[in-house]
Amino acid sequence: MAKIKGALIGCGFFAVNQMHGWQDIANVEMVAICDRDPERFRIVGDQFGVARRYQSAEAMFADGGFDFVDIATTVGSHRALVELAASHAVPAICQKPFAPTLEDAKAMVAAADGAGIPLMIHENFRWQTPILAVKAVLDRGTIGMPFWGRVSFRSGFDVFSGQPYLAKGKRFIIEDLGIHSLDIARFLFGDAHRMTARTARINPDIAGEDVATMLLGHDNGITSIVDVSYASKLPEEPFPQTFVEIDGSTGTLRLGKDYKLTVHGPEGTTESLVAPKLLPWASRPWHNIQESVALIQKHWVERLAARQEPDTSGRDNLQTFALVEAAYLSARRGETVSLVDLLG
Ligand code: NAD
Ligand code: 89Y
Repeated sequence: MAKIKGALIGCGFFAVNQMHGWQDIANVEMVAICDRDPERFRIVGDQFGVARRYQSAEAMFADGGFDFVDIATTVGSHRALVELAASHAVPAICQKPFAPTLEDAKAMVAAADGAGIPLMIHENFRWQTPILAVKAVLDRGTIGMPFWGRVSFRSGFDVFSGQPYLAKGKRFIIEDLGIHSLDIARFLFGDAHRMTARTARINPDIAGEDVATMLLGHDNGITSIVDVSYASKLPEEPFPQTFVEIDGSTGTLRLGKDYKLTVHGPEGTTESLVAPKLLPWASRPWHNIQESVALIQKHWVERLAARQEPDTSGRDNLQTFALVEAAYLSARRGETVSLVDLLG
């Protein structure tokens, strides 16, 4: 069977995980890579045996010969690169955060729709094994109808050495990490229409906020709290684990440290470990994220082959990105923000 051919744009810190993920999918072959920094495409090209290397995305698209493009650059280039893919009618995956603004993100969805191409945002945290396990418990109905939830990510891990740009942006934790937590909240509790947020900057050496507490009103009546911090100095560093608490009409669920899941329902209490696999190319503590990269990319290939929209399509991710925008707006104004006003 002919392989699906892919191309990668952006050969930086995180793209290496994506290349490993592609290498593990038998019917995918990455045939071209691009980075404006030739040293970056040399390193990735040599590591993964990709001969076609480009410094310009325009030149790579002009040569063509691939069925999809995987955009792993930072946010400032996302809109131009998705529009470039659309102009060549090439299906595209784009890393989070979707875009610098909601207006850009909407334009990207419109460009993809206009070109008739699928667009998936690489929103991988909902693909983490522990989060999938939480969703499975909800779907089984063990705790009944959820009415309250908390998605919590609190850490003091140094993310700045690997991703120095994170220290420089005016926006930090909500746009970079909270975006994943907000997407998890949507995945578990459904879309939300109201947001109230408070932010703080504790680390004096960075430009943006490193703490955020967000209160969400979901369309189905569930209330959730999404709290994120990179300023929390804990006795044991949990990075990059997300903790989840859910109270339902007939029970409760707690996803705690070291992937311990406790479910309490009418039949009693069960405890299980829902730890991610340590893939051969992965390294602790990143393996939870790394496994989710492999899983979301497998999902992309399956949906591409079936000509079906991926779960975290551009259209879907507008809802997550609107929560990010709403959180910044709410924190700035000191008031609750309606998503309806943002999404129209
Ligand atoms: P990085 O700066 O290490 O790498 C980005 C690369 O893209 C650089 O090598 C840069 O030269 C290249 N680049 C930028 N614009 C380009 C353009 N127009 N054409 C060609 N090359 C271009 O960044 P990173 O840390 O790898 O992050 C990349 C993206 O991945 C970010 O959006 C980040 O938020 C995201 N990320 C996602 C996860 C996740 O779990 N989903 C984790 C970490 C980072
Ligand atoms: O960039 C971030 C992400 O998406 O996951 C973790 C991270 O690398 C640092 O916050």
